[in-house]
Amino acid sequence: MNTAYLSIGTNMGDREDYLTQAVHALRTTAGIESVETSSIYETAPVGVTDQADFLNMVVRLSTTLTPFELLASCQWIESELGRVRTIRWGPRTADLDILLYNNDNIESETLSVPHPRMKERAFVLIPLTELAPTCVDPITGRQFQEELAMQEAGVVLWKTTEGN
Ligand code: X6L
Ligand code: MG
Ligand code: MG
Repeated sequence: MNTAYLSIGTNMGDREDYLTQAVHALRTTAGIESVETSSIYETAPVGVTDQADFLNMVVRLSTTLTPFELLASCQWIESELGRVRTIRWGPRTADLDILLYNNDNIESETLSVPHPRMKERAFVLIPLTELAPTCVDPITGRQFQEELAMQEAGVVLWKTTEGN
């Protein structure tokens, strides 16, 4: 069995209902079980700032699906929830992103895991660290909690001196 973390975001219509529907859809997907949820956070839009505030959450799930099967399931759920891709980074009914899949590092055309920009996004890190306080970035070996603390302090790791 594999463990994955997903980020879910929405800023259109009945946002709470979209989150509820997305979690329900995950729970009823074959090959996905024990979906655990963070709290729901209201977050200022990032990227395109001239749009409605988001609701964001993170879920942890156990799955027999491969990362690419999980991606296909996420995209299926997004389309079931009426997602229409028009403006890049624009308003959406439901966005399901794979953050982590075990400690795997996947770099492909269609999927990057860990999610390449998750550490820059408080709307991901805050619900993630609530759900998994000791969760570690498989690339850097640092806890996401530390990444968040550095971000909030305006302090960014510039260079390690490991091995010096
Ligand atoms: C410069 C250029 C700085 C681009 C930031 C950041 C782009 C985040 C896209 C960026 C940049 C994103 C959500 C969101 C989006 C969400 C909140 C994205 C993709 N999704 N804002 N913006 N929650 N609060 O789920 O994350 S668009
Ligand atoms: Mg996203
Ligand atoms: Mg997405």
